Amino acid sequence: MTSREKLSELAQLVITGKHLDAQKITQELIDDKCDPQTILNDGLMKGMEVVGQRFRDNQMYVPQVLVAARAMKTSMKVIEPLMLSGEIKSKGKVIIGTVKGDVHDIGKNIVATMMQGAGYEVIDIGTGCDVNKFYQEYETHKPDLIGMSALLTTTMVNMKPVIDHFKNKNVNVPFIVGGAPINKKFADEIGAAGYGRDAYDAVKTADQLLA
Ligand code: B1M
Repeated sequence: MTSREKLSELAQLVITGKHLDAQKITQELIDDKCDPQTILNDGLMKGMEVVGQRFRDNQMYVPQVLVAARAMKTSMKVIEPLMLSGEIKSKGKVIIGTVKGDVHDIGKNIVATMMQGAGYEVIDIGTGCDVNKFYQEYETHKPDLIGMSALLTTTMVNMKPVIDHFKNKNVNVPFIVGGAPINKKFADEIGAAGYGRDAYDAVKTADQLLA
């Protein structure tokens, strides 16, 4: 099988949730010297895109989505060390979390990994983070930047109260926001310093904000 064929096979394995096979083929791709970013974009995320469409069209249900997510996560574990490799001096400290009411963490984890790979010290505070959680973690770690992720139109509204809380406390730390329902206009409206369309964009935005 060529690397291209293996990448489409990997996408299929994510869709069908075969995590052990997905892990195996991911390792094979790495052994074939396939770039981890290509494995992520053209294999894992391609599969997840289809899962999302089928989920929306009621052709897939929560348990199937969860096994697909597990396949993605298991394969991510294989490529993560490569994305993080290289001795890079820390460019700054970043806290990242998914907002209150939202359990989606796959995209947030990818952003966290890419930021680590790009040289940031990343503190992942998990999912369902409310105003107090973000503020407590800020006080503990004093980061240079805070990242918030939201995947639901019903939870994206939980971003502004966090930013407002920091403003009310006169804390001037920049926020980057992202996630499927978020766009630049929304980010501007809620007073975020930056918006990341995807993980790569999030890193670029962080670089610009902290330059
Ligand atoms: Co959910 N879900 N889900 N789900 N789920 C979506 C988001 C949905 C679009 C599916 C659909 O209808 N097509 C839909 C939202 C509709 C809407 O609000 N407009 C939806 C729904 C409705 C729900 C439930 C309400 C379903 C239900 O129970 N009836 C429920 C809500 C639970 C809750 O949070 N309270 C729910 C539950 C779940 C699962 C638990 C089953 C599972 C999550 C597992 C997990 O994350 N551990 C799940 C999944 C997997 C999905 C889909 C299929 C995939 C999401 C994903 O991981 N994508 C999703 C459909 C879709 O998006 N295609 C869907 C891959 C990931 C790499 O992309 O997260 O977009 P993404 O991250 C990208 C960018 O957005 C960006 O960079 C990432 C990498 O490029 N990004 C940032 C993300 N965060 C960023 C932060 C940044 C910068 C960039 O700066 C800090």
